[in-house]
Amino acid sequence: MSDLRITEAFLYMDYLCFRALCCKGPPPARPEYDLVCIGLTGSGKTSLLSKLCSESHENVVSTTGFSIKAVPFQNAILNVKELGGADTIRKYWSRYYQGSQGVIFVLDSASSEDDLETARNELHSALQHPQLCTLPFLILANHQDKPAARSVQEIKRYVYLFLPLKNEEKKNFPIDSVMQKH
Ligand SMILES: Nc1nc2c(ncn2[C@@H]2O[C@H](COP(=O)(O)OP(=O)(O)OP(=O)(O)O)[C@@H](O)[C@H]2O)c(=O)[nH]1
Ligand SMILES: [Mg+2]
Repeated sequence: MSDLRITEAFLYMDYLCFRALCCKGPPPARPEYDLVCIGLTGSGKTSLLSKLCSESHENVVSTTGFSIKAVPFQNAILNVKELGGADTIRKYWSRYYQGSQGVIFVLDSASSEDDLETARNELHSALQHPQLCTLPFLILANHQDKPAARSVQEIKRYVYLFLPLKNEEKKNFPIDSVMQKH
């Protein structure tokens, strides 16, 4: 084959590659869902969302107001709105519930009895709020790596106590830990 024919053949291959790349079209759109993430200050909401977004979760600072992250999963994108958990912000939580399609509640499993009680009261209020009461809830018992952490079973018993739900409904509220126990 002459040099000219070889050059032409390569040019044609380049053209085919270009077409293959350019005409492939965009990947299918993933459905998006809007979630709200709540829990007392320090429970680990920002750390969890940073981890899910593969961002550094070192040196996180307390959320003043709210912050939104798009968390990508293979089949869906979750737009998670984290509401800061400080005492001064919690009273405004309900103003940000509208439009939510699911709820993540983060608990510090190693917190004091008083803080756990406060967290449970906030959780029960959220579960009964008209804009959240019909939505799927995920309750995460975080800080499991700490020696003082209560087990997921203990947290489950405590959280479900006084919860005005029938037994079969409780199955819809899975509790798990973000960080593994070492
Ligand atoms: N040991 C341990 N520390 C954690 C864990 N999750 C979060 N932390 C730490 O707890 C502190 C508070 O975490 P944040 O993610 O800021 O908590 P937050 O719930 O977003 O707090 P606010 O934004 O104030 O409502 C940070 O120093 C984190 O590194 C965990 O599972 N184990
Ligand atoms: Mg935060």
